Amino acid sequence: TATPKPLPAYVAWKDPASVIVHSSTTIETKRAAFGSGVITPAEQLYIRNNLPAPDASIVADRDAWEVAIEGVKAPRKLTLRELKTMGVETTAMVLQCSGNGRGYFPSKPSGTPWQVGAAGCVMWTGVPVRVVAEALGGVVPGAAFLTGTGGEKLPEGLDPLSIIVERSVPAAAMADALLAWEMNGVPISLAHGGPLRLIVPGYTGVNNIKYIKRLAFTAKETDAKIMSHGYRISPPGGKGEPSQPSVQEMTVKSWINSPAPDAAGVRAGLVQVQGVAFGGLNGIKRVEVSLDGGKTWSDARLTGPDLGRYAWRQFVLPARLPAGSHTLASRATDTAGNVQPEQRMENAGGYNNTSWADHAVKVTVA
Ligand code: MSS
Repeated sequence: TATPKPLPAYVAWKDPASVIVHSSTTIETKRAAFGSGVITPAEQLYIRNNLPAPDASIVADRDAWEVAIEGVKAPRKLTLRELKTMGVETTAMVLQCSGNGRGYFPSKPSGTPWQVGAAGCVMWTGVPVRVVAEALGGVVPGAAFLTGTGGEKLPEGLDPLSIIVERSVPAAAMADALLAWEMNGVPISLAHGGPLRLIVPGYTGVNNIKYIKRLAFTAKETDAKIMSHGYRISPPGGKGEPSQPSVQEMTVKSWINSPAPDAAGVRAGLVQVQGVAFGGLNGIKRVEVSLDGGKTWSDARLTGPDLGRYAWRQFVLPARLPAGSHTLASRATDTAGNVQPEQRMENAGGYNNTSWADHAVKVTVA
């Protein structure tokens, strides 16, 4: 087996035993590392950067960081120091890369072959975007989108629109969106978007803009390539086009973390089958677990605190497993009655994989 890649310097503080380093900008949490607490510790949380992370000097004086607020009656720049005086809210949210589960697509789409670990449940603290908009006189008429721009320095000599991390979400998403400065109770690390990050609960990772330098209420979606052609649901073999659906809202999904696939030392007898379930914009109503690859299902019990509809729920099904091989699967239902599908939705980018069959776990019990 290949020697694991070392952690890059900007995330040297992550727990090397908990993560898989795919590249310097793509780091996955190991399935076996997800514990039974609701919140994912920063040391274990995945990393995905479309551009290299900015220089650490941007977190030297956090309160001096500026974000331009546009598309309001009184547009202006606000410092983080000012934002902190305007309001505060804390939201637990599943942060999940759009491509989480891509590794299960047999078509092997280009991009990181994430299994389950490009996701975590984290606490964000910041000022609600709607409070900021109101303080600046309200949103201008006709603004249909909320557009966030990442603060990376762009390489020279290239068309900025071809590389800038700038995404638009429907303006309605501002109801619960935050401009956040803390993650899990501490200032957001550079790696996860400090000093200031746009948090859009229920939307996939890419819509949560790190080191945000501009937040604009706009009539149209941005023309940035990451929006117009990237993160689109394209037919298998096809290319991303602005006419195709954009990867935005997450939908109901769950998976089993314990026992982990091919876990060693699972003994015949009582086993606590545990995992996580979330509904994207909705909370979780029910999780079922199958011990026979999806032929029959039993209701699991939701465990631990309910941190709101954007957080994931932990679940458990105590089961007696005889010696032999077993295929364990989980299937979640959200509060709106949507049931996690058996099959993935095929698409060229390998996005939004919520298939319970793909996420089933094979274990050998001795
Ligand atoms: N932001 C910015 N500014 N930049 C970049 O690159 N990326 C994305 C987000 N945001 C970016 C941003 C992605 S893509 C993701 S997932 C996320 O982020 C991640 O996060 P973390 O913290 O984990 O790293 Mo896929 O859909």
